[in-house]
Amino acid sequence: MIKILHLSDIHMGSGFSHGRINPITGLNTRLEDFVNTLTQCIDKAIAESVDLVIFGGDAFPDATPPPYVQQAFASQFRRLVDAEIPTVLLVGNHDQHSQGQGGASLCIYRTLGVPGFIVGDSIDTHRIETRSGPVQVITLPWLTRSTLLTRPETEGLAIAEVNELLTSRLDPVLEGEVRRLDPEVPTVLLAHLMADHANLGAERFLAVGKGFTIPLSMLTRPCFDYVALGHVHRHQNLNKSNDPPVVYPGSIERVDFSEEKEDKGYVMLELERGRANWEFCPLAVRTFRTIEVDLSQAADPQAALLKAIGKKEIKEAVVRLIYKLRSEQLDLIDNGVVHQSLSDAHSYTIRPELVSQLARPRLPELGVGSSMNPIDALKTYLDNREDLKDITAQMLEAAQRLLAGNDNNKLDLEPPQAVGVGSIKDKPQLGDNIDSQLRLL
Ligand SMILES: [Mn+2]
Repeated sequence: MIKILHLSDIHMGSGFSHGRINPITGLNTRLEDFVNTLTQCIDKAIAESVDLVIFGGDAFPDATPPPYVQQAFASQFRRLVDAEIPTVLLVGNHDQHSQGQGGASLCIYRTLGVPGFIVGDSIDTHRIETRSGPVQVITLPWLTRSTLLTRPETEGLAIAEVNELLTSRLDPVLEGEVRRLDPEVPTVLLAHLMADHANLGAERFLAVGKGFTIPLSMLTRPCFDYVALGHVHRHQNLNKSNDPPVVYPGSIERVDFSEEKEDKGYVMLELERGRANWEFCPLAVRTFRTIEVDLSQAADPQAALLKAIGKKEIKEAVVRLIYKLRSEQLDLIDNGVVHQSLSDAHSYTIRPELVSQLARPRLPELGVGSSMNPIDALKTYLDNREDLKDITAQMLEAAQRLLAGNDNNKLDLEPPQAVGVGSIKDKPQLGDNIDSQLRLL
C-alpha cells in the first residue's frame, strides 16, 4: 500500500488585494495565509510519512514570480527533500512561460537536481521507487495548442475543431505511455487539465487563454488506479464509481470571492494495483464573506446597513460589502460609522450601487408602440428625472445642437459631456466610498 498526498493549485502570490501589509514581517498577509496553508499540507505529509507527494500544477499566478514568493514556496517543498519524500511537481497553465522557448518556473528544481524531485513539464512516465514499493506516475502537463499541433494545422479552425484535433492527437500519445506501463505496478495519471463535466470556479477567469477540454472517457481507464488532477479550484471527484477516482483536490486557499463557499483542502490516498482509497482533508483557511443588501426601500438605510453587517461573522474575514441605494439616500449613509462597523474584518471593500440607474420603471410614454421625435423623448425622460432638474435646460439645448449640427464641424462636444455626469459627482460621499474601498493598515 502506497501512501500519497495529492495537492494542487497553490497560486502562491495571488490575491494580495485581499490582504494588508503585516508590519512585523513586511509581507502581504495573504502571502502568509497561502504559506500557512501549504505548511499544513507539508506538515501532514511528514507527520503521516507518506511515500509520495504529487502536486497538480499552478504553483504561482504566473511563470515569473518574485524571488520572495519563490522562496516561500521552495522552503516548504524542501522539507520534503529533508524527509526523503519523493515529489512530483506538475506544470500548470500558470506555470508556463508563454514567450520564446517557454519553460516553466518549476523547472529550476530539475536544473538544480533536487533529490527525489520530478518536474512534469512533458508527457512522460516516471517509475518511482518509494519506501513502500514502486509506483508509476504519468505526467500530463497543461496542453497548449502548440504542444501537439502546428500552426498550419489549426489555421482557420474553430476552437471546437481545434479541441477535437488535439484530443485525437493526445489519444495515441497517451496510449504510447500506457503501453510502457508495468501492469503489476500501481499507477497514477497526474494531469493539469479541464475535464468535461468539471464544475468551474475561479480558474475560468484566471486562465490566460482559452483552454482545451479533455473527455472524461480518456481518463477513466483501468490501467490507471488514481487520476490526480489540477486546474479546477473546486474539489470534486468526476468519477463517482471510483474505478478509478478522477479527483480535483481544488486550490489550497481561496483565490478570490468565487471560492467563498468552497471547502479547501488536499487529498490523502492509499494506493495499490486496482484500488485507491482516498479522502479529502479540509484545511483551515481564511473566511471570505459577502454582505449584500438592498437599502433602496429602507426608511433608515444607515440602520438597515449596520444591521446587515451585524448579522454576519466578519472577524478576521476578507469582507466585501455591496449595498444598493437610491441617489437621494446617499446623504443618509455615514461612511465613518460603516468603516467602523467593518473594523473587525481582516480586510474589506465597500461597493455602493445606485439603484436608480439600475432599475427605474419604464416610462409608458416611451414604451413599445409609441413614436416620438428624439427631443420630445428626451423631454419626457427628463421630466421624470427629478435629480437632473438643475441641468434639464442645458441638456435639451445640447441635444438640439447635436441634432441640428449634422455636419460634424459644428459639433461642440464640451457642454453635453459636462452635464451628463454632474449629478453624481456632486455627491461627495459616493466618491469617498470608492476611494477608500480597501483598508490597508
Ligand atoms: Mn490551472
